[in-house]
Amino acid sequence: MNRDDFPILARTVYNRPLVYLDNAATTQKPRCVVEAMVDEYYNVNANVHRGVHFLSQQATDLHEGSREKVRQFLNAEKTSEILFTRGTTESINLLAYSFGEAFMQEGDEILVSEMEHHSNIVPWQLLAERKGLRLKIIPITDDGQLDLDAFVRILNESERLKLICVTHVSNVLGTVNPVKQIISIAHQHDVPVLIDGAQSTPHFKVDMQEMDCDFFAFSGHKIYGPTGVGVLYGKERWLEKMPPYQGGGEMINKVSFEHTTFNELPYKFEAGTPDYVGTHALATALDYVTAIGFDHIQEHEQQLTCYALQRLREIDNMQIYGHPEGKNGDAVISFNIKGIHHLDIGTLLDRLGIAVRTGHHCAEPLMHRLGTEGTVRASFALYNTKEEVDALAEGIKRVITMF
Ligand code: 7TS
Repeated sequence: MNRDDFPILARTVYNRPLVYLDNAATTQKPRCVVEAMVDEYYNVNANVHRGVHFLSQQATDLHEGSREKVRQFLNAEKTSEILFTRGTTESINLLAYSFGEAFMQEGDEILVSEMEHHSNIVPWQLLAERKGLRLKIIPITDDGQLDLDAFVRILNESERLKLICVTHVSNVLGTVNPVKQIISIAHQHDVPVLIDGAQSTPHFKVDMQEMDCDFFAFSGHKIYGPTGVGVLYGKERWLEKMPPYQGGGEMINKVSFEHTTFNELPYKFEAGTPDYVGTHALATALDYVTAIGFDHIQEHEQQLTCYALQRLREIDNMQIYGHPEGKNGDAVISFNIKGIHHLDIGTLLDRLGIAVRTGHHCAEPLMHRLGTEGTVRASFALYNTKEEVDALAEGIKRVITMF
């Protein structure tokens, strides 16, 4: 890894070197990803799947080659199980609509956790309202872990549970959930599981066949890829029985005013012109992280996270959420300083060139559980350095002296 791969990291803000610690919101893009997009628009651009002409075939090969790369990245069994979407949010909305249509009846239940991002809560609430379903909640413990005893209790009590939707990694706490265990328990009760992989895919290797989840969603832009493209993985045996989410070109087999038949997987779920430039750029980003290697990425980010925790814990009145001793939290740290509003901390850090996120992080129910309106959040990527962690710690100390 070379920081020079990411031109934006060399820029200054307010005449200070940029310290970018908002990677859980979106990562910066390496040159190869941007160049893949520019190159495709300059040299290949044509609509996919439809043309007999050279450019269309070349664009189609890049697009479908990217699907194969995503399959390999996820170690999914088949490319027909890889649906391209706009991102995690659209992936979950697609699932909520289509799985809901196929498999849910009034009175059925959906289980989500207390640490979900709004995009793994609200689509289920909308579905619940549409179909008269009940949303059940897996609580978290005081140290920010999923309460697995409560999870098992809910499973034992619920007779009409149809789907479990859990994040792999919390975008607020950095908690890495024991998804394999959750999925295995759920399957003993014949309940399928969706894993929200938005915050796991950038940091460690995920494996669909090993994990055995039924559905998995992630966003390209959080893993060094472009905005506007993401993935929904689904086991073929579910996807085959699910109806299309949107109608239009590409997703049909035959159309007449009397009757329309649908295309095979995955195209049944991909109405309209896909973001074929984005999918190619996403595959380029996946190649980039794969070449660096997740062993290396994980080791580096774990070291940074441990070092950051150590530096932040030295600061007076520091309250760090989650990250109990002995648990490996991911590269996300949320905190507050007693007596100072999180927004003030973020605004003053920004003036020092340090980009952190403040607020509820689209996880208001979790904020409620933590007893706060918001937090400051620093989140790391493969290009962050110890010096940047030092800049954060020193920056916070400086902010405190201003109050
Ligand atoms: N799920 C999780 C766990 C997330 O962290 C996010 C985005 C999403 C879903 C939605 O992803 P999208 O790409 O469809 O928007 N999280 C954040 C964040 O923490 N700050 O900004 C976006």
